[in-house]
Amino acid sequence: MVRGRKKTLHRRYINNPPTNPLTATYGDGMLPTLTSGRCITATDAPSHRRPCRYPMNSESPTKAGTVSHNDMANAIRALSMDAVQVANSGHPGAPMGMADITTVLFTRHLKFDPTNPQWPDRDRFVLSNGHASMLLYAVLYLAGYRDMTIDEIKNFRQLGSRTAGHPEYGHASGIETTTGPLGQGLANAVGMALAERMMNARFGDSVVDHYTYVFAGDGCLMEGISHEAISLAGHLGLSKLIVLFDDNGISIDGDTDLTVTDDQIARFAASGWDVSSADGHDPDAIDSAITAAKKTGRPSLIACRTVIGFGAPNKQGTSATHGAPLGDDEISAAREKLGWPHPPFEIPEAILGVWRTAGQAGGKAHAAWKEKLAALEEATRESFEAILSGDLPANTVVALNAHKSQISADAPKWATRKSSQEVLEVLTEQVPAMIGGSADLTGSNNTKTAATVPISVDDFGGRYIYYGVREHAMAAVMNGMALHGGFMPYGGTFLTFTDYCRPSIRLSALMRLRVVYVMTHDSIGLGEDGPTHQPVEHIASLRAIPNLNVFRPADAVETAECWLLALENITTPSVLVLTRQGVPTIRTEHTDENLSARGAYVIADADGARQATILATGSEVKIALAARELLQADGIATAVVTMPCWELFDQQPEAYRAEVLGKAGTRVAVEAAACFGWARYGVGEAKVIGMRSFGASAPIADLYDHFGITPQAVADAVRAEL
Ligand SMILES: Cc1ncc(C[n+]2csc(CCOP(=O)(O)OP(=O)(O)O)c2C)c(N)n1
Repeated sequence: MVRGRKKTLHRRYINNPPTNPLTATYGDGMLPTLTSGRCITATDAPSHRRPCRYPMNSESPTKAGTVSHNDMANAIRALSMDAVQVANSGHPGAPMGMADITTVLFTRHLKFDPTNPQWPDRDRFVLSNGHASMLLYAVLYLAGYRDMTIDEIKNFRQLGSRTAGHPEYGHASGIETTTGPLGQGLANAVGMALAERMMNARFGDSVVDHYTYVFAGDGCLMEGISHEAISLAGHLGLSKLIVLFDDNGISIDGDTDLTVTDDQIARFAASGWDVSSADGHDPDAIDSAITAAKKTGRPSLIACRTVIGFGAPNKQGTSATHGAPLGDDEISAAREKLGWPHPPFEIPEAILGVWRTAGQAGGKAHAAWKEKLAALEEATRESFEAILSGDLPANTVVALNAHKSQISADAPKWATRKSSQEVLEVLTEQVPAMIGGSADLTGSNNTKTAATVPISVDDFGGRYIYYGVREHAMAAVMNGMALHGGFMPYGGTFLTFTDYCRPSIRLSALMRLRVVYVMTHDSIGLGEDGPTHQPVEHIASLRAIPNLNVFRPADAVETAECWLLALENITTPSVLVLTRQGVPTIRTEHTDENLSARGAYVIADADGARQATILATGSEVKIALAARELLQADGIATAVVTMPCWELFDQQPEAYRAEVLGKAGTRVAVEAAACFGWARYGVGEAKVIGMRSFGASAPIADLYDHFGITPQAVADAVRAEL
């Protein structure tokens, strides 16, 4: 029944939209100077025909009173269809369909200052349906972001341009997050809205009070990650999160009736959201819906009924506009229908002037915010600035070294997950920006510390997030928190479930974010839970992601060192791969030097001229050391190299790498994981003592014997080569 109703709605809507800006006439009865920064519309005309009134400064090139909402929205449409046409690739449909919503949001609601794009209290705007990238580029250009020139728009999708196919974080200011994998932006936005509440709880309304707006399409809402993100946002009551759903009933394969019958409004409502719907081409309806959404005290969904490709007379409302250039003929027809006679990439001065004036409106709010910041008590202001700097407090390394020294003296036999908790106790005490969490495995991941009190819907002052069984959202939310600024998120689950958050881990790496993944139960060493829980291929597959540091420490000292490295690497996310089972402390001689920083080092040198080198990571370093004993007893001079982080080792000078790996003799490797990848260190498949199948359910000792990951097997592999 719902299915039928939805279909009828869209068909009817496409043929006869409730308000049709395409037939509107503009330019009559305009109102001149304004006093407020928001568009004011006359009340006696259909909303789409009404002129916008903006504060015009005296230099404004705008001829006051000649620019309408439609002119402004059509500027987005024209730039989008023309840029896609020139690039001969891209997605014109969503930008044309969402142009009205964008215009209302950016001119009436969004708090932003193009001249200070990093202003911490700006509203965040996330284009989760990132294929609509031209919409973002167009509005950034129109609003006056300096990075986004008309030449960038003309170079859409070309090598080296800021205007990549999908919005890439760091390419241009105003792009708050990389989007493209559908649903990720929505989940990032949950992290941003959460970070806002957490910063607000610490520093108050006067300096932290902003909204996070998200555009999301059918695709984002079909993705599984959307469920986790929506559910978490509803549970936490993230009141400053507003999602504008591009409810156009179209995706790539055609009408969404082909694939989905969800009642999205009921779905969000069921997760505790405030919900409403609006005609996505009626500026006043959109405006009213956003105004109402701001007041609800809950996250809000506004389902905006739109027509994809709005303005393309023969193709609008169809998937033909989704991801292909409209073609010259259709673009000409669209120009006529939209009443946009201007050549490609030319925005009439008057229209651009009104857009730029809208862009300047945030300057005042920004200036007022600076005054509020200055008025904060000095200590509060300093801690606000310190937390936003992203720097580690000065005492962090000193405290960590004291911890290392103590471990070396005590030589505990801790699982490295336990070692991680112990070092986290030290770090979270020192670093207030650290925010912990786990996907319902807190007691297993050992991620919670005394300093990290849980947050709740009633109190965002804490530092620990119970993410629930939502690994994917946890990772994307951590990305959002890191992007927001102010926090250093870390979160845990079992290593085998990195697969459940891999797309977001990949984006942490792509966006160069400091996010730390605490992945415990790292091998068959977890024992009886069996092969579903025993990671095999995961370490290799994580090592394959560029700009991701995969740390597998051998003992409590290396674990402490790896944690510090994870926090110090501000442009590289880290995965900490940690054992469930106890391992001995190997580093019993203290040094302040962070030996793990070079990625690998000789932990036991050969007794005599080196004949063999055993490479190992994590819990298998102790197996390598035991194998060395066997070999040395036979007079085979053997060195053991611990390799807590391949990626850092690969960055070392050639001479260091050669020295560590050993220039002479044979080389074998031992790691209770897939053998894939060791060839880069000159260790052929046959010389890797590792896993060649899935694991099995049994006690740990039986498993190591069963799969042949033993000192004897390592020693035999060395002997076979000599
Ligand atoms: C995770 C993911 N899967 C698939 C795609 C490929 N893709 C891009 S857009 C799209 C359809 C999205 O439909 P909708 O959100 O309705 O966008 P619209 O057609 O309204 O522009 C798909 C499948 C993607 N970008 N990300």
